[in-house]
Amino acid sequence: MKLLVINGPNLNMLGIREPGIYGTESYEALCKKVRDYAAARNVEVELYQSNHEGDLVDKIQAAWGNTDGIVINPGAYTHTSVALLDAVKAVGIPTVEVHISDVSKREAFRQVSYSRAACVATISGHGLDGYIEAMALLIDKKAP
Ligand code: CA2
Repeated sequence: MKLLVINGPNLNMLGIREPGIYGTESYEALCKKVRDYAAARNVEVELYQSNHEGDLVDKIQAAWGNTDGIVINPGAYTHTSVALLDAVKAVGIPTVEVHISDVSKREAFRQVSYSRAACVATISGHGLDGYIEAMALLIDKKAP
């Protein structure tokens, strides 16, 4: 089984500021957590981060036919991007949306998610553990 974990804009800056919202762990620490969990569950994982909407669309499209599940934190594009919504719909790969913070308790504009409609689940407010929960969900769904 192969999973793709995608992070959108500014998530490469994790741990640098706003620790009260996003915690103190870095993007590299998140990558290690994801890789360690994938190894423990014996699945292949690829991590990808970009600050550019079109690059994120390209990565989702490139997953078509070779990836069993996507975990995506679209960052601020969550709240604006029909292009990401359409890309996830287009590839038809089971996708879980993750947010480190609890977006439902933040500004009104963060409570809107375009991506959610294309995702099998949304995990929000569980910190970095949300990524692991999302991977577990996809792996366990895939299991016979
Ligand atoms: O809670 C989440 O995971 C978000 O997707 C994170 C995005 C934000 O735009 C979404 O509304 C919710 C922000 C990514 C990281 O932004 C940073 C801000 C300051 C310092 C470091 C990262």
